[in-house]
Amino acid sequence: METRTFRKILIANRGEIALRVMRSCRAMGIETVAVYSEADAHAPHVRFAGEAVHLGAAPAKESYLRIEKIIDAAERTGADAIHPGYGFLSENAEFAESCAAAGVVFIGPPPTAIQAMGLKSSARRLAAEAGAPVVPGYDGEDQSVETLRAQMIEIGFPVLIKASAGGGGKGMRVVRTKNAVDEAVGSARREAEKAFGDGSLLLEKYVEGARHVEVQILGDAHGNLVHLFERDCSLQRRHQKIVEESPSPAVNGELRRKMGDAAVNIGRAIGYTNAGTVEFILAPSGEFYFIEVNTRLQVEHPVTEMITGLDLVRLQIEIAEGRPLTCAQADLKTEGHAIEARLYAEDPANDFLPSTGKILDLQLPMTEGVRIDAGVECGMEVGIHYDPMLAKLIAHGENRDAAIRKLVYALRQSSIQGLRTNREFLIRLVDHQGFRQGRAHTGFIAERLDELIADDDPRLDRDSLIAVALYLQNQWQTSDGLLSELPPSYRNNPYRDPSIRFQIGSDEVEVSWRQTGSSGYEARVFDSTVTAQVLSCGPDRVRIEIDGVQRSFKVTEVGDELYVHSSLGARVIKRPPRHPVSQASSEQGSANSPMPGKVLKILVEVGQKVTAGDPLIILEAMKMEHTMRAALDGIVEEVLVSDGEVVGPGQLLVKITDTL
Ligand code: MV4
Repeated sequence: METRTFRKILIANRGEIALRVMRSCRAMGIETVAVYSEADAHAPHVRFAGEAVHLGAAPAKESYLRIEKIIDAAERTGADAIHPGYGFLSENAEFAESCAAAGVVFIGPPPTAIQAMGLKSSARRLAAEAGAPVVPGYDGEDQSVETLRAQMIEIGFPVLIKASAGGGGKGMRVVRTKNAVDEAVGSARREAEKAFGDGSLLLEKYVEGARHVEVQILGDAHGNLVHLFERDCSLQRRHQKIVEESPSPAVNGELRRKMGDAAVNIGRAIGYTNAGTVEFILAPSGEFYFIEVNTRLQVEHPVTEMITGLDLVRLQIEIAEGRPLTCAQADLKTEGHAIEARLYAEDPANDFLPSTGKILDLQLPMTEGVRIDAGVECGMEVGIHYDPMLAKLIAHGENRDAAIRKLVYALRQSSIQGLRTNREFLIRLVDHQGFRQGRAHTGFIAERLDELIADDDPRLDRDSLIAVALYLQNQWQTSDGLLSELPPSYRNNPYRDPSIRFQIGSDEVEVSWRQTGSSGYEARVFDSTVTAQVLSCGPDRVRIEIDGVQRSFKVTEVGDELYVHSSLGARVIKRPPRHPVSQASSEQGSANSPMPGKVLKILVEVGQKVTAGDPLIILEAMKMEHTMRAALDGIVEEVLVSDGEVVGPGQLLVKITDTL
């Protein structure tokens, strides 16, 4: 194998991973080429690269998934190699082949390895042949519902349906009873067909209470293959990883050796080169089973980098250049503990629906031992076209407790205003006693969802409301009493204290106050009276002393929403709507679209009786299926949309009249 020295690499991706790859390129003295879609014309990855080539319209199918346009961009810029990042074309064997055909090096494994691992059925067989344990299951050709049902009974419930062609949880469904088979098979198949163009399904015994533990492998073109230990990714929600760490608190030295050996044996059996990940599930009994191989650099790779001190992208590039690995397994050591949390643009209080909007303020802390891989910047519009991950925060500490404490601190210091994020949810999750004790498993979040979404510090709501009220009052005072600036809810007459109504979470609250001095106030909220002192008030910040403690509250207004961030936490407070909500969209029990999306399937007809929780409509948004369900028992009075229709946020989809 001849060795080459790349001068220029095209990064066929966007967001944080494009920036991440470019950082290693820069450090190695390699020129970079970005590609971008219409929506990303001003994205940071475009500006960070030496050159940039426009691909097409915003939808990935018309831009980041266009093989011929990307190859053409590489040829036009004279790139020696293409790094695919993760997602998009990273696990597309045809893309890897097209690169080779065009004389551009694909930075990743050989197309044959991608192909072999791309189908879960063949991956399972190869892993078993390589001596790795696999879960009892069915991966046959016959895909009829009858056969699948019979196989499930044979395997024994609970069974996990997986899309043969897929990964990352798309098309995955847990089936617990015979009655649930039809709906699960139907929706899994639709999702798989939609996402992969292949609806074939695989069945596996569902291992409950398991942990998701994966092993990072690295192979060169000279037959050297090592593993870089494990990552524990047990904290997931709807198959979306949220928190990852290494070492796994559930893996001891002996198990680490066994899993590492199994991963390396699988890698050898398929002639694996470059970076890859072998996923296992670790049962509560301590048994582990192979589930799949990811033939790409993973989102959570920084966790491995922080404990090994290695630069995985640099190693990927060197391997693609044909250089041999310089580290043998015995040389590889880890130091301390690393944990990553993924910050998403989503609203945990609203079923984690993706949130869109403009980032009006972004503060991510610079703390020793904390790495931040972000793909967004202040002023950027976060839309519906791509993954809603905003940034990864990765903390490294001398042990697990130290890493957790640092991560919580970094999260608390982070502030994102202009759209909803899962920041508070992440703080509660990482700070949760069960997680701290290392007891996380794949069902952990679902089991504790209420605790993780609830607000625990009553001062957060109370003080945020007071801060916002006094902030607004100061804004109005300094805006020269322009009456048009006042919201309809604001009252100021001689017989009453000024007050404003707000919505916080699902509650409506009134805050009223009385000025007691030049900067002193007595504020009333939640039936309690609080003495507050406004120390300073700027255009986006108010500093207030309440109960003898001074705090700054950062306030950002977005329409009727106010984003408030302080050391107590972050809250979104709404001013009451200026226009009354239309009758139709506020009807009890009727289903409204929570976000922009597309109607995939209508499951009910006019006149049909429904029970609370029944599925009404399947919506596709952010590339995922979302099932809209009936909020109460009733009768479908009207279906206001049709198959394939594009719907806006708040749009009424199905009207239900209750049958009381
Ligand atoms: C499993 C499993 C239990 N049993 N397979 C999810 C992601 C994908 N890469 C593999 N996954 C799993 N496969 C069997 N046979 C558990 C998971 C799993 C999971 C399942 C349901 C809900 C959350 C989960 C989180 C991590 C892993």
